[in-house]
Amino acid sequence: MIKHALAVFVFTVLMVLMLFFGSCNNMKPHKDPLADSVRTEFLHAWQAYKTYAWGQDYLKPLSKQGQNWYDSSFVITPVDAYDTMILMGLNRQAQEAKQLIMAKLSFDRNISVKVFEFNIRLLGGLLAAYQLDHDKRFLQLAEDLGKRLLPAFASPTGMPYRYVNLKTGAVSGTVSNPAEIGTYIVEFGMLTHFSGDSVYYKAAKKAISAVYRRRSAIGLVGTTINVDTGTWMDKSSHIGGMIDSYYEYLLKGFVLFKDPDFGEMWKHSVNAINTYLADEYEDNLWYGRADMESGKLRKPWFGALDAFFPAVLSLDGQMDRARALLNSCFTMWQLEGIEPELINYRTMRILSPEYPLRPEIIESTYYLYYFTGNKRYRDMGRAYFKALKRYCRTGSGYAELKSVISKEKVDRMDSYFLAETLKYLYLLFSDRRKINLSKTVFNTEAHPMFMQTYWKVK
Ligand code: DMJ
Repeated sequence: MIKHALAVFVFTVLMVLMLFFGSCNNMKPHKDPLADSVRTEFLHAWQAYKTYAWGQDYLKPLSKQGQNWYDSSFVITPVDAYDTMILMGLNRQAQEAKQLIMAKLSFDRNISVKVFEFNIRLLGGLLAAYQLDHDKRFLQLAEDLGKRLLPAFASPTGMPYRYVNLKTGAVSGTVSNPAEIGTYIVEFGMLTHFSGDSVYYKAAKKAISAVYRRRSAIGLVGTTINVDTGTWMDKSSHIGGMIDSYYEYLLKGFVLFKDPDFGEMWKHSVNAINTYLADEYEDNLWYGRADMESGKLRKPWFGALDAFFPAVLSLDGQMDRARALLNSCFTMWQLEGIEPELINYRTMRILSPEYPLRPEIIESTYYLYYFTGNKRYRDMGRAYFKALKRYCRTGSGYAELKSVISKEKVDRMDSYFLAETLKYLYLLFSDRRKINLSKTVFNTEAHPMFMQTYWKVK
């Protein structure tokens, strides 16, 4: 009898201890040593940029030289990489990058630039740098760029043209897409917050709302639209490239600014996406390509850019879908040991074989790990990291792949590799408390925006 009571007592104590330590573990997931290895790889890539491409927009790791997007440099890699350095505690490197940015970066140039890219990489990067470092010069650069991007929004519909000349304000690029039209509210909203000028918030909100207003009767949007007339040019609807971050910013506009209009637009949009684009095929969840008017699925295509969606779903609390879709993404990654750009998910045939060092699947894995603490996601992260080192690492930085089948490399390391790919990988292996996702919103280039206050802008 006493023996039995003792056994029950010991068992109960053991269970309580297991539960206690189990939940502590869940609350305080430890840093994995791989975080430091990712940091080392970041340093490897940065050192190569420094040696071969210093002051230019990006590194060409095979020919060991730098390249600019236009005639002269906007130091895109240092601006994109700066906040990753701060998050990784690479303060010396951050100082080097900052000195370069302050010495070289000027927007007073007679160059016609891509509005979307300058917003997500440069404006986003400068605003994050300002919030982390508090040096007013970052904000001055951000405001100067913001002012120079504004003429792009002066179309009859309020949807921005694709290009704007930074000096003259001349615009071009009439046929655009939801992503390039609707990916501004995070950066422009923060700029309004810091500058006190509501013009940015209003322009960004008008642009994204103009796309939303032109959704079809069943709530879907297409791939390309004329910003002068508001006429859809390509009515294929999906969550991939050219549409992706339009949806992301509907949700993030709501999360960051608590503007109910964004909440409404997101809710209606995600319902339409889940109704018409979600495709359960052989027990796996995918999102395909449909006609925006009929909702009929036309192409069972899914790719590396679509892989941002589990992150957005999890941010919205749609965990079952997020988990299921990320599992599918991981299957896509495993087809050739590293992720192809586009597949047919019914035949599992690769349609576009390149891997341009994309971050989206890693971003989603980080979000799922953040919200669930499930070690499965760190295991996925280990697979990504191993493949990146095995197939993309060179003696001078990292190279994109022309084909995930042949593993042939391309002579380019895009700036988002340092802004996003390695940042999300680092965060996945770091202590989960490093970033508090209920107080931080990442822009679509992984530049963190910190919510200090809520405010209303009408
Ligand atoms: C990044 O520049 C951004 O994430 C953008 O939203 C689309 N994808 C590229 C990287 O793949």
